[in-house]
Amino acid sequence: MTAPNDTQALKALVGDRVHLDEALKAADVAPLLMVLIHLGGDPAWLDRIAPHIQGPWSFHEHTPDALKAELRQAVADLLADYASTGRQLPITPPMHLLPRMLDVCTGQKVPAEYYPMVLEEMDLAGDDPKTVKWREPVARETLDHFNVLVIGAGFSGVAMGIKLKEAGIAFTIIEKNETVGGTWYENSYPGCGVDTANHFYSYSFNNNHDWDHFFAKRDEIFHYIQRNSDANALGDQIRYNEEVTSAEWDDAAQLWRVEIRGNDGKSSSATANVVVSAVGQLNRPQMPTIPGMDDFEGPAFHTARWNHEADIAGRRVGLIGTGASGMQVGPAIAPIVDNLTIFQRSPHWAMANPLYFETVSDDKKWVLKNIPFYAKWFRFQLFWSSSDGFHPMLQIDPNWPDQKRSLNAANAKIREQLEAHIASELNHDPELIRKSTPDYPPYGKRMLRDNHWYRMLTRTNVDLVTDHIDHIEKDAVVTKDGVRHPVDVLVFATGFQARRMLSPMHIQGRDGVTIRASWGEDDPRAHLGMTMPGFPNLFLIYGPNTNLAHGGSAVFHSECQIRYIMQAIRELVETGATSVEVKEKPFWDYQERVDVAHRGMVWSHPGVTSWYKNAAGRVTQNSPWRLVDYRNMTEVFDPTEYEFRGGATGSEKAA
Ligand code: N01
Repeated sequence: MTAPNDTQALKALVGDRVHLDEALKAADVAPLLMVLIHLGGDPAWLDRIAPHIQGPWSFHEHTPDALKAELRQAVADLLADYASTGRQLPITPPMHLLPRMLDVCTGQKVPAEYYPMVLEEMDLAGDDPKTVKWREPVARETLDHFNVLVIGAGFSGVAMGIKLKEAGIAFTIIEKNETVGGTWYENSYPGCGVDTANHFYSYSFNNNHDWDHFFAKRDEIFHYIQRNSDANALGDQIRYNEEVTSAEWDDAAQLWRVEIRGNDGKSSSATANVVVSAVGQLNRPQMPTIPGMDDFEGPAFHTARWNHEADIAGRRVGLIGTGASGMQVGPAIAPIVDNLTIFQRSPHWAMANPLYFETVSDDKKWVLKNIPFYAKWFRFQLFWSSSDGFHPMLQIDPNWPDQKRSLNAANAKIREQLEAHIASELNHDPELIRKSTPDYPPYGKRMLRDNHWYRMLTRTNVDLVTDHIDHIEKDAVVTKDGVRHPVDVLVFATGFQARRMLSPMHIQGRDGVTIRASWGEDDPRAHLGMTMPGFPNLFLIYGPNTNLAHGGSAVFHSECQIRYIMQAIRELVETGATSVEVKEKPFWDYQERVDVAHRGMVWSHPGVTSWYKNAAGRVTQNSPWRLVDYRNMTEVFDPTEYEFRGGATGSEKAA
């Protein structure tokens, strides 16, 4: 973005008016209107364009062409005026207009409780308001005796590294892969991509104006993470091809003792004052146990371990699983395989979005890069379109009569729209519609993006099998009805061992308590998803009950967690305390609040099975909160919820 005080850049921008006028045609109306109000402050424009914006996506806007042209001209004229007068661009929009601006920009009512979060997320000044700054100067010597070990260099681990580096804190990231990226490195299956718009699904402190797609594929996202790591020279602090096998808290020494195994088999040890796990929830593939699996003679692999050596072109491929991964693989490989047999245990809901397939034009990239504040408003628009708006739809209305199929009036409405979409995409084929329509309410499992999945099902070389699998033979999958489905290659899109969080690491806290003893096989719990009693100086990013399943971006949640963790670290460093550990009461109070909130939500619906809940039916993975709630809960680290040891404010643990 042209910097607010860069008059030269602004002059250059408006100097080529022909180009500016042409490029502005690529701008979306809502963010461009926001630029005009932000810089010009004329509310009349809001009234003129508001009736034409009916929702937060660009395709919800139907402004007449003549009015659009007028808007573009007004923006260009205003920029020219700023350039000629040398006035500095205002960083903040006229605050008295902000409420109306947000409403018009999204075509919806944005409640006042969102304003702080929205301004923070837009980062208008470009100085990352989530950055945690020292409250008082910290001696180099103090920092020299403090170090953090981060496990994992995925989206979250890299961001954690960036923030630690900015604070001048020594850290090491242990990464089991040969490079950064985590899930975006490991998953390289055909069609792999994101289904949250990238101008929002990216760091708020480093917007990327060069996304080629609104919904990028794996390579683009992986390279974005890699670029962030490189730009911050994290490479020196990352130990690649090494894996943390064990971390034990040494209470006498007040530090973590960490065991690390290299891919070459060599082991080493490290100590750290603080350990931050950034391994996420979806890094260990879940292979099913199906009788005869080992007898299969062809290539067989999990989507997260795609075998690029296996030639699938012209072969008969069996795809087991139809979640987010399966739904992306299918349409990507159907055109090249001889036959694709899809084994579906239960159908998933999938929603269409016209932007899903669109590329970002060069002119649009230019606008994002050059028109002051345009990218910020565009990000806000996407942020709103894919976040809390859906939350009410996931709440069970106890008086709703049709509980099995939907939860409330809004949820029923969405169901209607989704059913209409499915029917139309499947050419109204009754058999395919029956097989593809979930019997549980929308959002019960993750809402997927329809990437032409349904159209793919109508292909003559695709079979959708809904009878359950009985066993596998050397060259076929046999279903319970006795039908033998010959296949040459088997793809398992069967998800991840999400509930067995932090597995297979051995993590032992104070008094010899291990994570597995504490959580059991599948009941992970953490205060605000980040801290556990008995595990001092251990923080989790993307931990229990932090998965976003109603909308939003996992990156947003990670940034909230990183801010909180950085404040906890600041508390340690500034006070000289040696450990910080959440108290039992706030921890258990939070668990209660989470469970109560979940009771009224779709994931607890008895008709829904998913990786979101454990064997006992407790939702362990998802956050029940709106983004604004979680952001507010984690904005300020509350030291009264924690026990500190050592240092100026630390109190010795009660015996
Ligand atoms: O895994 P899943 P995923 N026999 O657990 C089926 C993220 N993600 O890798 O529904 C037969 O959702 C299982 O059936 P059922 C995202 O958070 C994001 O697809 O349990 N089938 C289901 O169909 C997502 O939620 C993106 O009845 C078996 C499938 O396998 C998470 O990763 C892309 C079976 C597993 O679905 C996980 O998604 C990819 C068996 N024995 C992933 N066992 C995007 O952003 C399991 N199944 C786009």
